[in-house]
Amino acid sequence: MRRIVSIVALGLVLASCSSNLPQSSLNPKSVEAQKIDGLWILVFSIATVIFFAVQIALIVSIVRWRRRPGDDSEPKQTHGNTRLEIVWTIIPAVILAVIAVPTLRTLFELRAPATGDVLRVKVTGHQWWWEFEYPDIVGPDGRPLITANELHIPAGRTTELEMTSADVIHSFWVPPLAGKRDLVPGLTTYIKITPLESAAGEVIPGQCAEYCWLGHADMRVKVHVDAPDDFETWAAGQLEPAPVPTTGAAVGGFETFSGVCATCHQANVRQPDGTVETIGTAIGPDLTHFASRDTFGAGILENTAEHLAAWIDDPSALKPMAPELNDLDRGRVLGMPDYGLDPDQIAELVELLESWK
Ligand code: HEC
Ligand SMILES: [Cu+2]
Repeated sequence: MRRIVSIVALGLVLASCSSNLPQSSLNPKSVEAQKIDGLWILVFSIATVIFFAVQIALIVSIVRWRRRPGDDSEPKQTHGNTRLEIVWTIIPAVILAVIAVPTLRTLFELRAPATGDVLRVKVTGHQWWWEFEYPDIVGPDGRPLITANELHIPAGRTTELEMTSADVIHSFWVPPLAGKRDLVPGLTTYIKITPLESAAGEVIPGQCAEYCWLGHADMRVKVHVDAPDDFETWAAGQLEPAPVPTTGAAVGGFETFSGVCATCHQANVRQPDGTVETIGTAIGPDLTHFASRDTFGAGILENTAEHLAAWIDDPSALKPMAPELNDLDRGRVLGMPDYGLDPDQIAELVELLESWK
């Protein structure tokens, strides 16, 4: 009895955690997640009724027909009961048929291509970070909006993610916003998200849900659901080139950036003479507006000067990666290497990147 009480108590304690679970699918914040949640509630309700019906029947049978002291007679032996068997075949078949209708309807609705005023975002999964490109949001130089790890989408409007992978299979999963869908190399998969207007202003966490080796557990994603005006403001800011510094420590930082970091990172910059150019290679996250992100390293580190300095000093100490296996000629990148920069160079780089808002 004491054991039963403690198990029930443990169950209640665990259940009480559910009030603040940012990655719970039971707290839907998009039209699509609401559909999934509605389906879950329907199936769970039916299952609950069945569970209690079966348990009550079981307990009643055990108590009522238990062997009593002094009663050694053999119970009546029953073999087959056609009517009962037909009933207990038909009832589950009917229940499954009832569940199948809304299930299939929801599946087809979620799979249907988005229509109307849709925002398209191309998502590329990398070991171990996310690349986001907005092909329809283009700057005057024709360059689309590109960012990493923090996705911004407008509330009340459908965003369709067109997803693929640069290396192995990843899976995009932000439970309050959408179901889970794989990112497969060589294939494009789609997922729709129409955030509720009430979700505007929220930052919703998710993560890669397909084991992709060392950094998998640290491949997080943050979705900023912006009010439409805030989204426009954010997008306009992201299309602005980052200024090439002309004074202060950042000047040296830009030199190191161009010489070392640009091997893997891109930035769209405006030179002092006003010319705009994109420097670097888009192997790692785009750093044009690095300082506009709350976090980095795919959601694992708060974006502060201290964290950034520590990251540039020894990236693998903060996130499991395998840069020793990088093979840039073959396009293989498994992490950011430690370039052994001295503290001054690091401070200059921090100055530069934290000024790129
Ligand atoms: C060999 C390629 C390579 C080079 C060179 C490189 N990085 Fe990186 N960097 C990466 C990769 C890959 C990531 C993504 C790591 C992850 O989160 O899994 C990254 C991530 C970052 C991030 C975090 C970005 C974000 O938003 O999450 C910063 C900041 C950064 N690098 C700065 C630098 C600086 C500064 C230099 C120059 C000293 C540099 N990197 C050189 C490959 C490189
Ligand atoms: Cu992954």
